[in-house]
Amino acid sequence: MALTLYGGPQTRASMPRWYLEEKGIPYELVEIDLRGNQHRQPDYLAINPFGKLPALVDDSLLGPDGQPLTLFESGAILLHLAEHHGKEIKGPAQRSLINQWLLFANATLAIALFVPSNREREFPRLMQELNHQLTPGQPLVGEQWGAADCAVTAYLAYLPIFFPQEDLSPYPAIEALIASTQQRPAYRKVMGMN
Ligand SMILES: N[C@@H](CCC(=O)N[C@@H](CS)C(=O)NCC(=O)O)C(=O)O
Repeated sequence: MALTLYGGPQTRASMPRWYLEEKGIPYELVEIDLRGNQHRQPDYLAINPFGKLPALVDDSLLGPDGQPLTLFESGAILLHLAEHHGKEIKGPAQRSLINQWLLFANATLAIALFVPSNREREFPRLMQELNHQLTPGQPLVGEQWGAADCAVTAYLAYLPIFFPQEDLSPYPAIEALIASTQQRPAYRKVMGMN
């Protein structure tokens, strides 16, 4: 069984890579040079025709073409890893909840943070509710840190990096989560903090 993750530093590939590191799942990382336009070259477009990072090739499963399964979209990759490699999904309700948080992270939280017009409108409301939903030290779904935590926390942990002026003191659970995440060895490795 081999997993190959196509990624690069400071891209959304950090999310599935962090998951793989946390769970101790073996993988090979292939770095794609965005500045050198490597993601637009035929070799990479054969893996992700949209030319975006991340992508994952999992040779333990076959795709419809009979070749090793190839996936794009960080959320789909995380769900796949949780389901087939992370041993974290115990039943259909848990799977649906993990999917809910992955979609929330990528389709709602990311936009509220990084699209300026949405940020003004959405950010405080989402942060307030997230602060309420998060219990320090407890996973979002199930009994152990997992894909839902990975996706939601990866965005929250970008806050001090991209918006250092943002006062997070009204959101103590989020502040605590960011601080504890910055101490996790797997996160530090993936973010190049060691
Ligand atoms: N929704 C996608 C977004 C992928 C994406 O936009 N990746 C960026 C890097 S973070 C990328 O590949 N940008 C290069 C490009 O769009 O040309 C995901 O979550 O995987």
